[in-house]
Amino acid sequence: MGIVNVTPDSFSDGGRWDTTEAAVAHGLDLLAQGADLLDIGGESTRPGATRPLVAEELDRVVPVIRELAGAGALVSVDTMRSEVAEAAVAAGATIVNDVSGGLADPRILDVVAGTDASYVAMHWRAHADRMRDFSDYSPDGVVATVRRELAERLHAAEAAGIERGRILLDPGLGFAKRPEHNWELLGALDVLEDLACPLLVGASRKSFLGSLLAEGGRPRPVDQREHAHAALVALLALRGVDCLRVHDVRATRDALAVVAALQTAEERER
Ligand code: PMM
Repeated sequence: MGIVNVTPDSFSDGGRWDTTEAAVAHGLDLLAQGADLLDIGGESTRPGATRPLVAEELDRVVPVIRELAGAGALVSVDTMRSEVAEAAVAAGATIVNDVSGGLADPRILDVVAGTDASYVAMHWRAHADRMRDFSDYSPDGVVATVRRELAERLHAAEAAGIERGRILLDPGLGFAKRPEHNWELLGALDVLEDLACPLLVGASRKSFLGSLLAEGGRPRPVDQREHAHAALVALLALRGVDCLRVHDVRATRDALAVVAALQTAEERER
């Protein structure tokens, strides 16, 4: 899943694709690099970000979705808002990627239920301006707590009429999570397996990678995290993660080619 942020303020690419033309060109470029689908978003969720108006978000994403879907791309809309999900599906999106898992705007679940779209429910606790205050996972720890809270979102989506076969789950790396929380979750993704949904993971360029690679106390800059991310992608693919939300599509494709070659060789040996 290649990322197209049509925003002035996203943490890694804010302002680079914030016109329809630039966003569409970027989407086409990601497809040429090997993306299977494109995730179009009009709201930055970087820690501390303020929310755009609904009308602004609609103006950002709908023309981009219409063009890219019209060009034959499989398109997902990254939104927490029911109005935007509705307009995006009408414009050709077939996946609604809701980072709030239905918590920010519960009506989004009814909207998705009334379409054929797939639904990504991500683990989330609060909007970006407040999420730093919600990173306490005691007493059960981050893994058990995220599993429980995601299961609640899955059940809410099903109760609204979205069948389980249309739902993907995402642990929500970086959302109300400190670096060690992200690593704990990545190390225990199998605890989400019994929820019987495909898994989506979005680690691309995130700050926990910057912290891992810090030198002299300074995080590695956002545009120099792609090698670590490619290594992570390979390991996640080996663990059976189904969908990877990424900025660096070519590096991800290369990592997946290595995994596929290794798996083919291993199968021949058996
Ligand atoms: N991360 C961001 C935005 N949308 N959606 C899903 N499903 N999972 C994520 O981890 C996720 C997301 C923020 O990252 P960005 O600013 O690099 O797009």
